[in-house]
Amino acid sequence: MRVIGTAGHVDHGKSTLVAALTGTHPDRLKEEQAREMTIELGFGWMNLPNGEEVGIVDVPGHRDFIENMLSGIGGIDAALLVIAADEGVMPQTKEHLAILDLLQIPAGLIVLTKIDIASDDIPEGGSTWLDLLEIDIRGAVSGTVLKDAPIVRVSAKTKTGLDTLISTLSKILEEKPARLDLNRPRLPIDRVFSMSGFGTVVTGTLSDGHLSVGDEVEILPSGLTGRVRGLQTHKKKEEIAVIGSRTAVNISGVDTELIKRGEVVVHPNQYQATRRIDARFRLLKDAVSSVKHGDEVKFFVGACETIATLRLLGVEELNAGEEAWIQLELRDPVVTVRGDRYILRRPSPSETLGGGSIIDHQPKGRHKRFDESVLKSLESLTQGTPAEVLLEAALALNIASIKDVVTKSRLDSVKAQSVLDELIQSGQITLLENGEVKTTSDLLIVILPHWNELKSRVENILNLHHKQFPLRRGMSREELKSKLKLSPRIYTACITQLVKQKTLIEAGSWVANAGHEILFNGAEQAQVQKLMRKFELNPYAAPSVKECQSEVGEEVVNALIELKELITVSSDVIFRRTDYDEMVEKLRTILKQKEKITLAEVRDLFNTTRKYAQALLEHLDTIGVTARDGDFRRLKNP
Ligand SMILES: Nc1nc2c(ncn2[C@@H]2O[C@H](COP(=O)(O)OP(=O)(O)OP(=O)(O)O)[C@@H](O)[C@H]2O)c(=O)[nH]1
Ligand SMILES: [Mg+2]
Repeated sequence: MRVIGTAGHVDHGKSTLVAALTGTHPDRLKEEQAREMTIELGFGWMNLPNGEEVGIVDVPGHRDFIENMLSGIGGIDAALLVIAADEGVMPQTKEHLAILDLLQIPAGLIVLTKIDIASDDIPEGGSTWLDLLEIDIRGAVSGTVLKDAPIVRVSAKTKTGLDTLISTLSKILEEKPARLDLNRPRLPIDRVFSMSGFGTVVTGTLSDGHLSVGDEVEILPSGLTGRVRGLQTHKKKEEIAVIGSRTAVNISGVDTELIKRGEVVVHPNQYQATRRIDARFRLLKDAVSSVKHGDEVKFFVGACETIATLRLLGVEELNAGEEAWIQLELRDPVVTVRGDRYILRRPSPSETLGGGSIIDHQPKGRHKRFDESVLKSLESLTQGTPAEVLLEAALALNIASIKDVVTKSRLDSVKAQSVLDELIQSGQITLLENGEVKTTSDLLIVILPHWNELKSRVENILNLHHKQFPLRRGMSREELKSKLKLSPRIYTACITQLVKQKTLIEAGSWVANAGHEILFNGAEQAQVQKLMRKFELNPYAAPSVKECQSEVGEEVVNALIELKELITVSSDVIFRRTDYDEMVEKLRTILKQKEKITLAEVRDLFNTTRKYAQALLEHLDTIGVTARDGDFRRLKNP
């Protein structure tokens, strides 16, 4: 699931555009409607032509509400930078653009809106006003994340250009790979409220994993715990909220008043709040003044904000456009991890200073400011911790041998060995084959997100099959293999692992989802009962396989055989299991007493015909119960 966000100067038409795209105006507050101005974040969603649903976060453009904008813009997949054609690039167009750039928003689209009121004079050299505006916009976005973003001309009022906007947006989103589910969900809370009959509800953009109804959750940094009572995405109830979706979580066991915007909902014991952070920082080139060691700043990450003291490492002062390593001492604990992007603002006069990425969310302590070794270790941390480097290699290779992953990571083998052990221990890497875990080993491994993806692919294929053939025990291994398009070795390793983890069950040449059972519908049950009565009347001269098939159909007969209700002893002769067991038992007892028996005696013993007696005995010879001795049968292992 994807989420996009608006950005742009006040009154440039962001909310009107969202209303035109979604059918609902995002400004909910009375004050917003009265002032025709967005103050708080607004939310909506729309369907793309390919059927995908996309969530939308609408932000305020007014400079007084930049901090509200920051609380919603963090988790988005793409930005719509909205610029009104009657005004062009304005101060908050630039400030929002700078923020999108500092946050490294992965994709974007520039919407030149209100074209219905743009001047149609041709001021210079044959170019229209809109052409000139576009040249100006290209200048403004050059060198930022939006440098190659397409510009689409629209009017939210007349709806001109909206189709092009939607198709351009679809294309941009399709080109971006989906986010990987790391099984470590984080929901930065951007709204908290109470709903009568439900209790506490929090909303946010879900990252790093998924949440399920019934999950135990922790709210950090407060540490309160509760349970997910319900989930909604785009006002629809869901059992699972997926990564990247706008999610509303109904939490039981926690008072609404005790939760604050900016806190995060996580699974217990997966994240820790921190009050000290190491980061790379870039001061914006338009910053009004330099920053100094010890400056008090406002720190924004996810949906949270707090006050921080800035410690400049390696430099005394930082001038506009410069970068440095910094350490931030935070007034309140926040939940953030390495790689998160953050923003710093000056409290007063209020101004966006810059930002960057978090390099270490749990530094060992307060760093000496001018220590070469500290700066060096921060530098090498930007390349990633050994665990990250190894995970990245595994991510790129998908299912691969330990040896290949280690080679790709370029880690030395001692370091690789210890992180590999840790990653397998913590479940981030799954070992697919048995053997000794060594950096030179040929055993196959897979990283958790890829493994989860494969698991759900297998489950989906089998579920479809179970739905289509409810009377079959499962799908043949060969069919599943060809559907998954995996090499024989990888296929076998994966299936064996899934059986070990009890996701799948395997019987003979069949594989099925754990929990799948053969169930007859009402009509089939009635047919089966009728057939069973026929067996009851003539247990030892029962209906033939063909007769059974014409009575209840081949699928049902096969299901009864799968369920071991019926046992086939030849291509034609079939018995109820109970009768079969009884016959075998009786024969064993007799053979133990008198050692040998003829076909005719067996026929008479069960008051049946030669055909049945012969089929039974030949079957028992084959499975090694009896052995032939001239005209007699004896027990094979008396
Ligand atoms: N003619 C015309 N007017 C528009 C268009 N889009 C928006 N407007 C008008 O512009 C004004 C501001 O629109 P909003 O959508 O509230 O602007 P905004 O960017 O959301 O403003 P903030 O959220 O306060 O930053 C409103 O009066 C809209 O009716 C358009 O395409 N054409
Ligand atoms: Mg608005």
